[in-house]
Amino acid sequence: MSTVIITCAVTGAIHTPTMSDALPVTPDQIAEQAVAAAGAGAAILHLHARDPQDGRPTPDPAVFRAFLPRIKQSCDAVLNITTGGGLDMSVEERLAAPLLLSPEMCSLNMGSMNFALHPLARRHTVWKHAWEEPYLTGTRDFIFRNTFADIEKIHRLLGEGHGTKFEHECYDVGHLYNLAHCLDEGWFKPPLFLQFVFGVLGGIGADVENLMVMKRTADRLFGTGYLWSVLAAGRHQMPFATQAAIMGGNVRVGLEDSLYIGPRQPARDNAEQVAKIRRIVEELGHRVATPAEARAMLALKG
Ligand code: KMH
Ligand code: ZN
Repeated sequence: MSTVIITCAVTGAIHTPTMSDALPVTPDQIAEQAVAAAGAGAAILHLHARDPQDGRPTPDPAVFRAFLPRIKQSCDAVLNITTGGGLDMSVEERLAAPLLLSPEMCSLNMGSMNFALHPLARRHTVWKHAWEEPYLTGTRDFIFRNTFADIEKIHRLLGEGHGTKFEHECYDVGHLYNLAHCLDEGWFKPPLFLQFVFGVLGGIGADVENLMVMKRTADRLFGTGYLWSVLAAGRHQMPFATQAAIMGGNVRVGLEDSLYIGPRQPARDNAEQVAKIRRIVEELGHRVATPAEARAMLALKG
């Protein structure tokens, strides 16, 4: 039996309001769904902010401030703020809120890459807000920038500067080698927390063989010095999280990664996805980590 950390990624910056009415957009909605997800079993909440008027991803620290204290007051979950931000934000913009808010955890994306939604997820011909058009039509060609210099900057400012621990998001095997290089440079210390990401258009595909390759490669590079978790985009979310739990890993769900609860079945909210993976994890004979256990497992600053 193992103790499994459930992360819930509450809203993200890739899905748009037109794609789902369930996607939380305003600070009220983000706080409410985050607290409910923690109540359902998420020990870590991975958080982005959105413009309350039109749902566009925003790096504005004032918007983060409108929901983070409310989440903190209402639950004990670990707050993990994105440094990935949104696809058209500069690294400086992406760092603004984390540097002001000094969270226990932040995401850290381990390489630059193409980044797009699969065409099936963006087949909308009308949209609620003009900003959604390039997302829904695929007419913008996004490069998700995460150079070694960017990674070093995030390590120095947030890791060294604030004692923030990272969710190292690895979208391909090469990102594991990037992380190994960063370790050689002395930027990060075990226990590392790796988030293997599958099924983003631009990253490694959602094939179970690829999960084995990611896991074996990480074993080779990081030995016993790491914990791992899995997220998979869209319809691959639950099957991959289940496979990770079977293999002794941790899991991430949430509307950032998938808007569905089952085949062709839209999710009601984030808590519904957390409750489902919790049931699966417990049926497999594992326990779900409390926030305190997650803090101890990841050696967070607390
Ligand atoms: N939407 C995920 C695939 C971040 O916030 O740093 C990537 C993500 C990036 O979670
Ligand atoms: Zn994110």
